[in-house]
Formats: sequence, C-alpha cells, structure tokens
Amino acid sequence: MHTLVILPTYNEAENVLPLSREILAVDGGLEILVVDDNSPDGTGRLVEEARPAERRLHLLSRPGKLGLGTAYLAGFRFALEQGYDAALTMDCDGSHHPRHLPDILRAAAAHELVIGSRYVPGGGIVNWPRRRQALSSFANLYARLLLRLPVNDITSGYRCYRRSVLETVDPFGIRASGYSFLEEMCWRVHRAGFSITEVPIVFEQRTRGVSKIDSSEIYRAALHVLATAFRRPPAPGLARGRAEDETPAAAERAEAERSAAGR
Ligand SMILES: Nc1nc2c(ncn2[C@@H]2O[C@H](COP(=O)(O)OP(=O)(O)OP(=O)(O)O)[C@@H](O)[C@H]2O)c(=O)[nH]1
Ligand SMILES: [Mg+2]
Repeated sequence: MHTLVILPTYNEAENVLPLSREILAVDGGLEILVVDDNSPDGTGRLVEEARPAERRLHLLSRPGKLGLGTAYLAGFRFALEQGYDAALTMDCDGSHHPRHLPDILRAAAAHELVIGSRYVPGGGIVNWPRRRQALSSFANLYARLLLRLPVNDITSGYRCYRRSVLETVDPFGIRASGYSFLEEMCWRVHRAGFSITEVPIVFEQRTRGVSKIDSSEIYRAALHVLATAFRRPPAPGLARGRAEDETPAAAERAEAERSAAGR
C-alpha cells in the first residue's frame, strides 16, 4: 500500500529529521509529507535541505501557524491529489513511535481507519502526570458514550486512513481543530459505515521541544463533542465537491500549496 505519512510540524527542528529517517526505514512503501507552518526554529528549512538526498520526503510550507486541523487537511488533500492509497498521521515530537508502524500498516490492510490506541490492552502512556492521564481517560469515555463510538482512544492522532475514507466523509468540511477534529473524524468515519480498529501503542510524552496544545483545548473539545452528539452526520460523498473548495481563492491556495510542495 502506497502510504503518505503526514507529519505536522511547528518548531520540531530537533525531531523532524531523526524521526523521518526512522519512519522511512520501516517500509519502502512509505513517503512523508511534512506540513510546516513557517516554524521560527527552521524546521522547514532542515527538511528542504534534506530533500535532495531523500526523494520520499516532501515538504508543504505554509505561511504561518494555521493549526493542527488544517495541517491534517492540507496533508489529506496532497494524499488524494497525488494518488496515495492511505494517509497516516503522526505527531513529530517523539510521542508516536515508529516501532508501531508495522502493526498499524498491517491492520490498515483490513480496516479503513486504524487508530494507534493508548486505551486497549498492550497500550499505555509513559511520563504523563496522573492528572493528565485521568483527564484524557475521562475525555475519551465521555466522547465514546456521547458519540456512541466503538473506539477507546478517540483523541489519538496516530492514525491511518484509507483513501476511500478521505474521499467519502468530507474531512474538508470539519471546522474544528485539535482534539475536536480527531473526535469529529472518528464520528464521521463510523457513521459512514467504515470499519475502524485499534492497535495498541505506548504513547511517550515528548522529551524535546515544547508543547503547542494548551489545556483549554480539552474543554473546547468537550463542548464540541456535545454539539456533535446532537448533529446529523453529513451525507457521504462530498469530499471533493464543497462549494467553498471551488472558489478561485481556494484554487489559488491549493495551487500555492502544490508548488510549495515542489510537485
Ligand atoms: N503544521 C502545524 N503543526 C502543528 C501545529 N500545532 C501543533 N503542531 C504539531 O502537531 C503535533 C502535535 O502537537 P503537540 O504540541 O505535541 O501537541 P500534543 O501532542 O497534543 O501536546 P503535548 O502532549 O503537550 O506534546 C506536533 O508534531 C506539533 O509540532 C500547527 O499549528 N501547525
Ligand atoms: Mg505531543
């Protein structure tokens, strides 16, 4: 399966190249798209410099910090346009270890969405304070019950989506970012009738660089789950057809992103 690993980055200069090398060593079918938001620490420049020696490494440079949700969307768009079979999202801070990739890729052969899960047997978290663990467990239980999802780790960003999912559930219609984006994607995928499975991962708190997610994010996500629980899922099959994606401004934006990515 020709899979694009999407690595959203904001100030991950210490992490981006070591992690990229580890990922590419796992499987010859993997390519990487780094979606960098003009990181002040030069993350994008490092990737640009490494690209000539590694043709499986791609870069999408955006002009400023536009958020994790739209970074995923830019990656999904690239994956669809360039004909990849699947898009796999990973944090670039060491929390999502590449040793879990083989299990995730194996599961992706049989399931349309695979989630690297902290909350199934064999999964876990290293180096999180007890309070953060409790908050995360509660947030997941709350979202699972309200959204009626058969998933234990709804806020994990370590995931593999098959192309058919991205073409069907209209991810580009999601306005939320961060945890809310991840929860809404799960909900859309499940409601569209796709098969979801979880593979255990051990999540390791970042040891280098600083976090960009503030704690209010989790409360925003709780409100978003509540609002989503009372919504009807969107009609499937709209992914490429939203009116706003067809405006000249959107076309220009897409073109700029393509040329920035060197494609
Ligand atoms: N392109 C882009 N990447 C982002 C943005 N915000 C965060 N990221 C990246 O998204 C990934 C997850 O962000 P983190 O800051 O680690 O967030 P988190 O894992 O929820 O929080 P911690 O557990 O505190 O690390 C990392 O690779 C970040 O560099 C953004 O606005 N744009
Ligand atoms: Mg992190």
